[in-house]
Amino acid sequence: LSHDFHGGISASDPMPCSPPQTLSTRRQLYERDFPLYQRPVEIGCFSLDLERRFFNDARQLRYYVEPEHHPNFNLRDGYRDRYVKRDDGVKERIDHILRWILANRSKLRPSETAAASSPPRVLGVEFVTWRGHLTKLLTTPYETREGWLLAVTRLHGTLYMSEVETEAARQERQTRTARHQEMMYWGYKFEQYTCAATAGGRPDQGGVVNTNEAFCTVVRTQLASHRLLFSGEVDCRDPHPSAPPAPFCYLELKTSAEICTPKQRSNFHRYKLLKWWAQSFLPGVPRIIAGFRDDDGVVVAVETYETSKISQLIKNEYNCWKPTVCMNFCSEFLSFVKTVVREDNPRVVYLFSWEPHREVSYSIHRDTDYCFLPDWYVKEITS
Ligand code: 0WD
Ligand code: CA
Repeated sequence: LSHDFHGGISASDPMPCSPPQTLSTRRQLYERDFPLYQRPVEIGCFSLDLERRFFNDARQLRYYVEPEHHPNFNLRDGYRDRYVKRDDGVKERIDHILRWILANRSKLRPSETAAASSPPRVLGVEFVTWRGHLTKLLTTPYETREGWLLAVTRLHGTLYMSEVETEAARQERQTRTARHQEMMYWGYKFEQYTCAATAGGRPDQGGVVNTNEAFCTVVRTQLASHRLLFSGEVDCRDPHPSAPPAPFCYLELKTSAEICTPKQRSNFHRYKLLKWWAQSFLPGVPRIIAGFRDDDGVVVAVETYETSKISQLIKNEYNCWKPTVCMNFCSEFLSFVKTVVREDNPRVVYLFSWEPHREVSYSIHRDTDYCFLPDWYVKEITS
């Protein structure tokens, strides 16, 4: 590392050295043994209904229905007349996770001994965030196009992390072509073709696709020395009664352009499988079902990828991504955050920012629009 950074400083040190100002994202720095990553444990789940209302239960969980050998899925069907799109201008930040925490506080209280030995942490975890934010961290050493902004606030010893949309991402979102907007629908339509509302039920191919609806798992795990609580949206589960318990019964659904050339195959391995692997590895989702579609949105093949075998699959690619680099970088980033974010104050945000070919840096913001812990949460968790 360019700076002497070992993550040994804690917020409670009486005379801490000044923390490092930046963190390198160079791959070579993270090529070492795979860090500890504890088997993720599902500690709860929640659902968002068709009006995006929160429920502390699994009512939105869907069940996988295996497609026929030659399915006839037209992903364009219903785009004009049976599509209710979530308003992506509404920033929910980590509010749903906070709602889940308040509804499940009793499960989260640290043991008396743990509370006595270290600064009192209300939750018994050090980080609270979305799985999607961690996915971005995992893929950072290999990302060459899109930067990110992560807001972090320390409250009662727990570090809350919530993404902030970059200016480039906002531009991209507001200037999408009609074609791109339609293609964003295709993934949700594939879910509708392959999921049922009940175990043993049939998909409702003629129904409305409403992207407000979601089922999210909440998992607890540990990366190196970091105790994490995160939530991720889950597409469906294995309907079989003998399927393993959550999160190992969950399935991730994806669509991707059909692969016709060696170049396309290589790009798929190098870029797309990295993102797919990182996203599903984090919560312990064991299988990814991919629908390959042509340019007209017709699914031409359906393949299953086992998350644990993806890194083997890509080993023949020249200079390809490595899971250990992803996990070690994420772990070092979390150590960096722990040393930097010292003030325990819901009105202070440490904004970590990264652009491709740069180092991670941060700035500090007091009483600004970056604040993301709502008053209802701070009040309730403090009482
Ligand atoms: O507003 C934001 N910037 C974010 C909102 C950033 C990250 C997440 N979220 C919300 C989403 O609305 C969703 O309810 O969090 C939930 C999902 O969290 P996650 O599981 O941590 O996110 P991620 O792993 O990035 O995405 C999982 C799925 C996606 O599946 P695919 O197969 O496309 O990766 O969640 C959906 C999507 O189906 N999803 C979203 N849906 C609507 N708006 C969004 C979004 N911004 N992000 C992910
Ligand atoms: Ca998906």
